[in-house]
Amino acid sequence: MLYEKPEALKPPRTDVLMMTPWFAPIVWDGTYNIDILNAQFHQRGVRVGITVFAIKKYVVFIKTFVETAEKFFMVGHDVNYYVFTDRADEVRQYNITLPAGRRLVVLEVPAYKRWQEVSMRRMEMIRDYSRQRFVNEVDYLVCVDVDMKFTDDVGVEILSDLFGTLHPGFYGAPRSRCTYERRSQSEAYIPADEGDFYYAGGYFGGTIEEVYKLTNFCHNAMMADKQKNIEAVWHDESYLNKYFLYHKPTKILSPEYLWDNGFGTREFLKRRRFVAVPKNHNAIRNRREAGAKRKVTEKFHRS
Ligand code: 5GW
Ligand code: MN
Repeated sequence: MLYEKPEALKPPRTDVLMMTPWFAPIVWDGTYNIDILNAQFHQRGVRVGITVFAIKKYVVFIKTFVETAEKFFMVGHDVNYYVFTDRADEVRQYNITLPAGRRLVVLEVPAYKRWQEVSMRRMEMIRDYSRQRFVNEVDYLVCVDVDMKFTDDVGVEILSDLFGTLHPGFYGAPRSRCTYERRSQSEAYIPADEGDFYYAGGYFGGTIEEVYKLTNFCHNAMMADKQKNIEAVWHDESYLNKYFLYHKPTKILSPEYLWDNGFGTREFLKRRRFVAVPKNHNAIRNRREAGAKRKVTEKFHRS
């Protein structure tokens, strides 16, 4: 294989942080050679699982999600889509035909009433299926939101033992502006003088073993908080941030991997690989639930 020699005195990017202080790469366009990585992962015959939840009305996002993933996600590698849903018939109706090596698996799960719980219970379900099923079928898991579409390549450059993603609303934020859980009674509590990055709840992954440990921690912390009648400010995302603070990710994805076009464009952002599909909040969420969440999006857009 022929490629340009890496140069010890010529960093490929100088406008962004490419490495954390614990030597985890931060993945940006221009910092890796996908041909080298593809050869390495092919040799190992890597199998990748991608989990999404399509509960209640969110089932409408599945078609675009899978169709765009077929164009851009792990092209040339074995992929299992794991779709957790309470509306299995509707998911099966899309009748997506996939090429050899790629499968769509529908997993029937209950629909929790509160949206906060729909979001938080993802941790428990991923944990349980990791132990029962994923461990036998795939090497890595990628756990993402479903209200998204792929618009550029997402390949094996993201894979590592344990990875998280910089939240597109907070990549440059100081600790004081990161929306960690600040109440010391909560299991998700992060003191004011701690925290590395603000990680997004909607994109994490790693080996089955590491994802099991992460989801098990987050679920147990949520249950402990529930006993104490407390729920962390940003739900599963708060517990995920707590986990990553004390179990540092071995790789971090830049906001190229999780963007919202509502944030506009940025000079450092060379590619937009996975972007939020705009939601009509009143149609997709029931009216009573819509208010609380909508405020958040507006807050992110102001920041
Ligand atoms: C419904 C109302 C409010 C918030 C979330 C939901 C909801 C989320 C739902 O009814 N069904 C569902 O499957 N979800 C899952 O949780 C989706 O996979 C969704 O991508 C994920 C996180 O919720 P989002 O995407 O609405 O959260 P934000 O912060 O990206 O807007
Ligand atoms: Mn989302």
